[in-house]
Amino acid sequence: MKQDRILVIGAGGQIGAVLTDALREVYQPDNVIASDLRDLGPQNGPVETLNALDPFALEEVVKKWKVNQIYHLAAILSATGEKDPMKAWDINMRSLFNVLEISRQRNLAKVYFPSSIAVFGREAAHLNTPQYEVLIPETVYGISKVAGENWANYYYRRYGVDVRSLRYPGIIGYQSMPGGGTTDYAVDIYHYAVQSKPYECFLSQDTSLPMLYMPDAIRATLELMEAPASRLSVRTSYNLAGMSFTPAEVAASIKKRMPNFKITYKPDFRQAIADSWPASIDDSAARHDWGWKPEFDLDAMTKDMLHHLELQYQAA
Ligand code: AKB
Repeated sequence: MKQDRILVIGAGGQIGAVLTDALREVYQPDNVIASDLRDLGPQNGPVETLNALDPFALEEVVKKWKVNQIYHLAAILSATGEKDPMKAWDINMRSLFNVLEISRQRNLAKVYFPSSIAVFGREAAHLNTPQYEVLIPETVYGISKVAGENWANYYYRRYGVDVRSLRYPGIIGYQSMPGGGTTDYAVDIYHYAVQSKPYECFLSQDTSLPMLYMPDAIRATLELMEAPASRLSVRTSYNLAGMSFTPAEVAASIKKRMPNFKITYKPDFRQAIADSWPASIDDSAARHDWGWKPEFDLDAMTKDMLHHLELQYQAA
C-alpha cells in the first residue's frame, strides 16, 4: 500500500494548527508536512514555509515530500475579506487553483478544501438551511467559497480529482485563535471570561449563528476524508452543523460557571455579514452519506473551553 504523505497548507491557522496535530496522530508525524506563509518554527514533523500563490514553490514541496494528499486551509475570511475584496478573491481563488492543478497534474489521491456557511445569503432559508439551496452570498469570502465549491466539483467530474469539502460553521477552540471571521466573537468571549475581563461583543445579543466545537470539526474532517468515495453524493461541499446560539446564549452558558462575567453589545460592520447567514443548518446529507454526528452542545463546549483556557492562562 502506498504511504500517505499529507501537505497541510495554512497549518498555522485556527483550524490548520489543530488539524495538523490530529493528522500526525493518525498518519505519523513524519508523513504530515505543515506549511504556512509564515515560519511555523520547529514542530514534531516536517515544516515548510510556503506561499500557496506560487505554483512552482507548491510543486517543489509536493515533489520533495512525495505528497499524495493536500489539505488546503489557507484563506482570507469573511470580515477581513470585506476590507480588500479584490485581494481576498485573488488569494482565495489563486491558491485553490494552484492546489487543484497540482493535484490533477500529479494525480494526487485526495484533496480537502473547506467551504463555509458564508456561501449562503439572505435569499436562502434562514432556519435549517438545506444542502441544495440558492447561493447568493454577500461577502467576497462567500463568493470565493461558492466558486471554489463549483471548481472542486468540476475537477472531480472532469478530471477525477477526489476533492472533498465541508461547509464549516463558526469553529470554536481553545488551541488556536481565529483571524478575520464574523464568528470570531465566540472564541474571544471565552478568553475574556477566563481573564475575568468584561467582553464587548461586535454582534447583537440575539444574532443566532451555526457553530461547531473544534474536536467535532476535526473529527468531521477526518471522517469525511476517510469515507469511501462511493458513499459521497455531494462533490461541491457538505452542510455541517453542530449547534446554533446567540451571543446572549453563550454569555448565559459562561455565567452558569462564572456568575460575575459581564458582556455588552456594540454591533459593527460584521453584524450585516452575520445577518446574511443562516441561523441553523440542515446537515442530513452528511449524516446520511458518511454518518456525521456532532458530540458537543453549548454547555458541554463551555465546560471544556473554560477548563482548557484556565489551564493555559495559569501556565502562562
Ligand atoms: C468566518 O466567520 O468568516 C468563518 C466562517 C463561518 O467561515 N468563521
